[in-house]
Amino acid sequence: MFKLPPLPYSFNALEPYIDAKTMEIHYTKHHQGYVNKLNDALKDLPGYQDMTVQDLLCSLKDLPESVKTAVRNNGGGHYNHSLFWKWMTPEQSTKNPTGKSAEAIMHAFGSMQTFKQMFNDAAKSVFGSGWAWLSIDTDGKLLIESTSNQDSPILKNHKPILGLDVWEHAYYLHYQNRRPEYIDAWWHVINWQRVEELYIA
Ligand code: MN3
Repeated sequence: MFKLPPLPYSFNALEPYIDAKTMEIHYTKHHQGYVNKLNDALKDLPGYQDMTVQDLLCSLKDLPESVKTAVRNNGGGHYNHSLFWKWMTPEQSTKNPTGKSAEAIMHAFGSMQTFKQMFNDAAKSVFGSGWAWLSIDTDGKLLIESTSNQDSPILKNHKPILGLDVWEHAYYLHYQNRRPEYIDAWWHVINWQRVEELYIA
């Protein structure tokens, strides 16, 4: 059965950018909720319980019709949040783009500033609930994209190397309706070492 992965830092570690209460509820209620509902959806299908959540999402079209939507939403939620916690860090040493991923970003978008602007535009313009992503497409090129709900870039065979949750539950307690402020704050806690690891993997 699927389990909540450990959070790599304490709930208050990302303050003042992400507040402790938001982190606690986001992790213990929202992410746990996706895990619970995914397990519940698969409880009568033992053949699927040993698959990774990534494999489940990549084989969505082959799943029984009765669980497709639940796996897409809750499996997607579990997958996306498992990545998301590791894209943030309180460590200062990982706070700047580094290595091959930084070079690739410069090459694809011209400058870090342009990349940041484009990513922020994608994050701000998600209508309703969703995510903004920096992904590697099937040709190995970097692209910025957004998805609705808990859809992951892996549904399109893209590999996400950075992602931002812009569901209201990710920021509303502290930022209320000010999504752009939350997006700006998040840039202070990005774990660029993790981005680099995923890029070169
Ligand atoms: Mn979330």
